[in-house]
Amino acid sequence: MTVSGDYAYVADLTGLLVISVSDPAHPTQVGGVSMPRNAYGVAVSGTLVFVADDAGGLRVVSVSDPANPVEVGSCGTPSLARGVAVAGDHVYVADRDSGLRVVSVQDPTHPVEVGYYDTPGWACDVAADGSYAYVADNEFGLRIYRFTGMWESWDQHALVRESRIAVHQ
Ligand SMILES: [Ca+2]
Repeated sequence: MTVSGDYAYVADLTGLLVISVSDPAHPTQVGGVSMPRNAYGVAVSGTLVFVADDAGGLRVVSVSDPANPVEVGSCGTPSLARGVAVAGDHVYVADRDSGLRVVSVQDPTHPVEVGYYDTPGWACDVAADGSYAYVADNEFGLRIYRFTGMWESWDQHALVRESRIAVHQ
């Protein structure tokens, strides 16, 4: 779940719910859109909402009309998308067994994976700040990665470096 402006965006397994919180005492659902699989995580940037949809991968939803959210693009992931975060044109997906996936949403209608790092455990959730991604990696704790950009050959996967690791003992 995430909040932006007057709206809360909730991933409730069946899909994405748009809830007006302009009156915090009376939250009201104003819109929603079902997702193909199980909506686990959600992130928002402007009028775009990104949904981690389990075996459905990453889904991109336009909420320019909050009453009528519309899926405008999607991108498959190798495992199960469980968490999502956005920073600029990059969306970070916590994709369980397959780790951290980096997806460019420069064209939101054609999201494309531009990098990944297979974490040692199961990536369950992710937060992002600029080029840094903070991954909750199950029993391997919090792991911090830095997206270092694309390789020269654009069709190859970009480098994602593990810059700092914090693991509980
Ligand atoms: Ca892994």
